[in-house]
Amino acid sequence: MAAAPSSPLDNWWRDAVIYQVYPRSFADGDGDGTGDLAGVRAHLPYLAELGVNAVWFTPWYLSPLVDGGYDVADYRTIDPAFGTLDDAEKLISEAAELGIRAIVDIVPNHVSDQHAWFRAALAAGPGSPERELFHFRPGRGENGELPPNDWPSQFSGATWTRVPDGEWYLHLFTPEQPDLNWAHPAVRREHEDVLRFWFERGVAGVRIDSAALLAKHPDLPDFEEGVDPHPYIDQDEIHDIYRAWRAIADEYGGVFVGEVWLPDSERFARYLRPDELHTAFNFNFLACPWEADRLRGTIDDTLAEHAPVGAPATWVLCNHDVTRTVTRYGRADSGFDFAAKAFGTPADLALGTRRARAAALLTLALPGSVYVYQGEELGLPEGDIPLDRIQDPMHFRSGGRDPGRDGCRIPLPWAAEESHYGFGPGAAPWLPQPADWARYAVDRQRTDPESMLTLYRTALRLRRTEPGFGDGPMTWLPTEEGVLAFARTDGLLCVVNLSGRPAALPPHERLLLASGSLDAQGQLPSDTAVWLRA
Ligand code: TEU
Repeated sequence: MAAAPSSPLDNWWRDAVIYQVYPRSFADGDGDGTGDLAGVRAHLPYLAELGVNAVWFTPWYLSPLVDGGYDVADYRTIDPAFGTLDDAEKLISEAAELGIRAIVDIVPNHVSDQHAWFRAALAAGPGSPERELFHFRPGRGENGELPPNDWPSQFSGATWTRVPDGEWYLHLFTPEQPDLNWAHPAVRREHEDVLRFWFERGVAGVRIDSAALLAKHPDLPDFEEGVDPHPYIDQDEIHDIYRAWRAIADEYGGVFVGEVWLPDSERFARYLRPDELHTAFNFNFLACPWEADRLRGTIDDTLAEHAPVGAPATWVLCNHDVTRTVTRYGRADSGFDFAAKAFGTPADLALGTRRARAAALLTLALPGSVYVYQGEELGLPEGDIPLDRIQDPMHFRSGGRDPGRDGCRIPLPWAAEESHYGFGPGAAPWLPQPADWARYAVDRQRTDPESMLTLYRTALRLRRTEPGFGDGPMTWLPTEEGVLAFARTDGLLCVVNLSGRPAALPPHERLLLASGSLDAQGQLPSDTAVWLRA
């Protein structure tokens, strides 16, 4: 099936609401305890009813699942745990019939150690052309017993592993994820083919994993704290790769969203130049604590950094790597930082939920596109995983300090009264679901006017029908301290109270939606947001 040619004026991605599906944990169609594409297909009506414009699928390719599928053994095969290529094609076209576009996840920085290329490289030995596709080097020290350089990992622990013939290979993540050598033309060619493969199957977009890490300094020099440029983050050569990718995407009308973690806004914006990526995740916003001044500053910085390159901003509150929003916002430190993750951090979930509801209205009113991670619309908190059930390599590589990312990847609760909350018809889910999750189940929330799901559905419906939302200008309104208020076009106002006191609402004609009740004086309570028509 070839992708329908889309007109250059079809800018759906500039203000889309994109729902992130983590297939392993969305819904289990065949009853083996692992979510799959059959499960997603069965729940497409749910996504249509929720009102999202697109779905981003985290990797569904053949994989040993050492890093949840971010260790890809073959990009042209669906992992049998998830289904078949035929299932993926059906899913893409059935979603399209419901007006939902598909975005796949490409992981160009590394492959699985089970990928044919890496197996061939190991077999072929030192000096072989097969090894040139990766970063193989002799070790340092008298007998080559020391790693070739001192690069820090993205996952703590070592970045080099020694193979039996004495050479070492580079892996910024786990040893099962060897880094590709992007200076090699075959690596570029292969990924360009993979992009075509998926665009040919009708996907509308591609999420690019670890997008700032691909290019390495050719000498692989030691890392020196504070010395620019960093030897493997944001090397200038990377932009050439994305220019070539953009030309391919343009042939199909496809779009990119880059996973670019870069605090420097000028460097970040380079990825969004008109001949590179269309969008990138806004991690500064995701990491920002629930504080009015800091949020406002982040919003202003975001809009300012996107403006010169003409790219729309994205607004992200959580994903499959970070602590779930209601838990994070219920903590004393409501920002997000991988390095600060610890077991047993207390969280007030009622407070976090109130704030997450307000944050939903804030993000959905801002100019640009919005990502919703599965379960965010249910208000799921981060789950505690018993130590002996943890699977995430980030936990093990931290020496057990970091609880890892499984707590935000727990299989979804669909039906309060069914076994495994309706996640699947058979075996227990691959990660245990908390005992008190019936309250979050979709079937309980669907008919509850106060539920998080109802709030999301209502907000998404309004966002679709109100042309003032989405792409376009916004203007801050003067407010009391700790209150964020801004106007969009068409008289739409969004007010969020992050102060400790009730706040007066600006003059308005109608209240369109509120994340919680107003008080008896008609004022906006703390941690509550409203959409108004002025
Ligand atoms: O995440 C990238 C990633 O983990 C780093 O960007 C890291 O989070 C950051 O630099 C802070 O250290 C992606 C995927 O989202 C994640 O699930 C994968 O595990 C990872 O890549 C490896 O493919």
